[in-house]
Amino acid sequence: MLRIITERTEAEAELRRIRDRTSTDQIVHKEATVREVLQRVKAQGDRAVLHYTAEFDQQNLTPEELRVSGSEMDAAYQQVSKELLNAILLAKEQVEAFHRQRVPKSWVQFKEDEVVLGKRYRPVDKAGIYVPGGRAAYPSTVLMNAIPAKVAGVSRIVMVTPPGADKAISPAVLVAAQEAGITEIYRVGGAQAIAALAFGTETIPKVDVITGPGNIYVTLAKKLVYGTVGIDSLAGPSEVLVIADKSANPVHIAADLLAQAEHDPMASAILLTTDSTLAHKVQAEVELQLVDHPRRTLTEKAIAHYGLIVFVESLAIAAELSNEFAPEHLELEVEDPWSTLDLIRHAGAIFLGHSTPEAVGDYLAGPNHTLPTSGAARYASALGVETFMKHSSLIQYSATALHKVAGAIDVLANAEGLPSHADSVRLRVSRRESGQDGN
Ligand code: HSO
Ligand code: ZN
Repeated sequence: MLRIITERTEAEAELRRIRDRTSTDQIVHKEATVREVLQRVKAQGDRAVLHYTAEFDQQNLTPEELRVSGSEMDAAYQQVSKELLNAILLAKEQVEAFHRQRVPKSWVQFKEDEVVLGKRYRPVDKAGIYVPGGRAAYPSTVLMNAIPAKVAGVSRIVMVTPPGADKAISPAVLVAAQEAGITEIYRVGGAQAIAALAFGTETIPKVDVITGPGNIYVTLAKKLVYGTVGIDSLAGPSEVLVIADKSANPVHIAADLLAQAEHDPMASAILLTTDSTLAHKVQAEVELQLVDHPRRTLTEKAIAHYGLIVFVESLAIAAELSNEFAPEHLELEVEDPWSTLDLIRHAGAIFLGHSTPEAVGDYLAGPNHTLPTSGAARYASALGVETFMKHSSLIQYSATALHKVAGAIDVLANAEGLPSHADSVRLRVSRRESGQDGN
């Protein structure tokens, strides 16, 4: 049952506990296993990948079976319904349209004093996308990771995903991948997949950036290989925080909270409301909707451990608590969502008004559903095209422009005790002064 808290200090403490739910001691323990996996894959390549796939996924693959074959990819289309294919196509179209508008633009600035400055964006050469298997094999996640990489112009995008029973990969995942333009898919998951992408093996290429959600082993592995490769973020279990006033519909809010809880036993669903009647109605409605929920056991776990209703005196207090939590998803189920928005400083994605459940954004509105969790929205943002790009600074000085700043550079270089820095400028300037300037 969702607890209702009315006391502010207690609410603050509970919200902190929920926000920080992934930084526990068990995790430190798992790090040792992950380090071992990383080292072994780095040293032994495919052999270690196959060893861990047998050990952790109970699938015995040959090296040839690591890559998903063309015929398996084709066959996937026969295994998904026409409706699912059409829904994937609609989602693809809208996600792609949104991300196309978000391509960072290179720029150059010609300044009066013969100085040119700028930034030039280019994609990484190779990207690796991790797609979880089992309970969380989501075609939507394939689209949300692959499309920004495509739009960024990454020339080689590879996907890794753990093999299920009989070595199979979810047909919906295979179809979504192909619709997003990915044809290079490897049957490997867990920390061993991240290791393979970070270091490369005989079969799996080393990439420049790894993105995508995963379980705790995947997340720890991403953290440990950061530096060898780039990563998107360390996405933890999903969260929703709903701010609601009396205009909200309790049946809808209950469904929204459960929509988050059903993802993972560690998912979190929080309601902050100014209406105590609504608080009690949502509490009862959640119980009702759970009665014949197909994922009842895991959903109930999430609700019991990381679910919460807080009664607050005002929307301003709700916003304060929400900013402290910095939720991955924030729903503003209030009469005037745009004025409440003014009070919000940190959230991965914000859903405004009564007709915008988070599921719209999870699937097809267009913005990315890979978002910062566990309070990371304080400093991080959604995965995007820029995750797969980097920029180079551009600087050009004319001889005249260099002359103007030579003195200041000389002083700075001497202050730092770096004589060749000073020389590199002085020699150009004095050549010019003595009439030997070749430019
Ligand atoms: N709410 C999840 C994304 C998702 N929902 C995928 C359904 N499928 C994390 O943002
Ligand atoms: Zn979701």
